Amino acid sequence: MGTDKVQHEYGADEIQILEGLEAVRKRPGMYIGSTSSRGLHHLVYEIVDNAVDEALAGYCDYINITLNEDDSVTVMDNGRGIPVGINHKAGIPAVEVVFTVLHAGGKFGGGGYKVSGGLHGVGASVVNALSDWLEVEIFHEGKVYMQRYERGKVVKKLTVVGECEPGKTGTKVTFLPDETIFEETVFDYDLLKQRFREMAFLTKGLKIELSDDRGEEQISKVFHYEGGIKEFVAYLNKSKKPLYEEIIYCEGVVNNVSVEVAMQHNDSYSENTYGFVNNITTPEGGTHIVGFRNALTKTFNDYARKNRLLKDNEPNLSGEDIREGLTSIISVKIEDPQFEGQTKQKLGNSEARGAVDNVISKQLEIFLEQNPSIAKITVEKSVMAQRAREAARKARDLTRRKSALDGLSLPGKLADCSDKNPENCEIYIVEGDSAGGSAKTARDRATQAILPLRGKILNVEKARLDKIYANAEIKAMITAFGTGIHEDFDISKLRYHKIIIMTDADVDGAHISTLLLTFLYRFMPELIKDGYVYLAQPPLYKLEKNKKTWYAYSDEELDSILQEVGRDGNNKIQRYKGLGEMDATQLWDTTMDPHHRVLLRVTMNEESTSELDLTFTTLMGDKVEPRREFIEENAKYVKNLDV
Ligand code: TSJ
Repeated sequence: MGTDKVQHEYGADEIQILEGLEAVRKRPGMYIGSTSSRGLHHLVYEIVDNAVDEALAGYCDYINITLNEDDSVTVMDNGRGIPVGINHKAGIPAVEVVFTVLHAGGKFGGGGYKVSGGLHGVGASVVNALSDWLEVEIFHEGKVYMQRYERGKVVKKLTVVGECEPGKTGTKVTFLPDETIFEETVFDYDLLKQRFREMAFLTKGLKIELSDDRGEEQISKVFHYEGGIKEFVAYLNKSKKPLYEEIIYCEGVVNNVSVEVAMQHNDSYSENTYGFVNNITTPEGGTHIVGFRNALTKTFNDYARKNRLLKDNEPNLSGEDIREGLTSIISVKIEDPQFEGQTKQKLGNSEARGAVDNVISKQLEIFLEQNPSIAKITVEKSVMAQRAREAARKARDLTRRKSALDGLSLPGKLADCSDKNPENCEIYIVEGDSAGGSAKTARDRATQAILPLRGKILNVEKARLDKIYANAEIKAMITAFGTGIHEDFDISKLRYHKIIIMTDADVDGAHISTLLLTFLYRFMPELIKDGYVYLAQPPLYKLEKNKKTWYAYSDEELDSILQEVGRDGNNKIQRYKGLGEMDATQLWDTTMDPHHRVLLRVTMNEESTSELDLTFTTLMGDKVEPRREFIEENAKYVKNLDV
């Protein structure tokens, strides 16, 4: 009998476990949303969330995440260590239950709120199932325990592998995502950095360290905020001018919902409200945000009336007016969060509304009574906002009536295209009249419209609505697009399915692109969300040699072309300082011809809302090489549109 093959008899429980993890490997998308870069990063968040739970329970104040040279990642905490004793129900060590049973996270221990098990909280077993290998080490009572898995299966049983200082406790998990499952297996340090900064803000006192050991030199960053979300608000307002020094802060627990809110007004005109439920961002809002807004509106109006800042014959301040220029963080912790909406990013629990309303109403009233000068500044700003809004509404009604009379007159500067099917049509927004002229000559008249804009574009972050609507360039864009704005916005009326921003490839051009993107983001975010907005990429250099011409879109590309053709006296290199230096044919060949041009599609990273993150996808004609560095450079300058 060949006994060496039968090393292990599977019990019924184990067969179930293996079937469970096999299901995860078969349909990873069902568990982590996708197998793209996004899904890859969720693996890290999942493991870190478990360590954050230990911090929320009060047993851990340090978490280290290290990106290793072999593309694996290590997450380590100084908590109690995952229990190593046998779990009697399963008959295996508790830690093995954590890594092999679906949805086992937090089954033991109990009590308190958990950040894991939230929106993406699928449990450490899912991470294990989707890893080529995973090792867990537990530090407990002077011993180091270790267990190893490969593609979800135990390959080394839990054993003591060494000793540690008697007082040391903690958990260390290292895993390598399975490259046969993920389309992308390289972790993005900057993306992780943003998320962990956010997590550290949301868990005051917790120290999170992120290290990247993959490059020549180690990079490392520590996030540690004793002030928690108060520091978060200060951070978000750091490039703006706060209207008062103090950050308003309210906290409390009502009906088992823990509420924490921090806010401060700045001198801008836009609202920045960020909601979190169990440390997960809720870009679609939900009951906690509704509770916050209700309480804010009511409390400010009550205070203003009581203190005669609003007279009897004056109307109430609207919520929108009070929130003008307000940066706020609303963080709730709740036992069984229900997420709703299309992308499951909207909190549905009704008890959260009452809890936030209750905490804010009580504490904000007291704050305003104790800080009358802050109350006065804020109410005065709201009254100004109210007046501007009224003026803007009148201006808008006027233009609405006007356009009804003369039948949607297009802006005079627009050179429209002849094709009337929006799907075929593109509009180039071009900086300057001279470049606009070249573009008009160069274009394909059937499908390409040109709208030249003059001079500096209005920064919509720094202007009130009435001024924005009065701005000629902004009016021209709104009418050309055809969609209307705000409550009139209707994407089905969009006249061009590509809106292409074309500016010089220099700092000024970058600034103008940023201002235009800011306008689109604030006034027509759907255009960006749905992928209608693009950046054109004019070349930086023209190289001529022996009657042949090359165009280079970055220094690196020029270098590589020079390497190919040889660096000698016959090279004639021209650096384009602006679009205006190109004649119509050159502009068409390099930047506008759909078969050869490079376009960057602008999209929003909806996961990191507190730091607006526009991302780019390259679309190009078949003759051009990908230029990754260039895209990344561009991605940086638009990262913080508010700055
Ligand atoms: F994801 C994970 F499960 F693999 C994981 C868990 C990863 C990391 C880096 C840390 C952890 C983790 C789990 N850190 N700390 C804990 N704590 C517990 O599991 C624990 C310990 C003791 C008790 C107890 O009641 O005595 C309860 C729990 C939940």
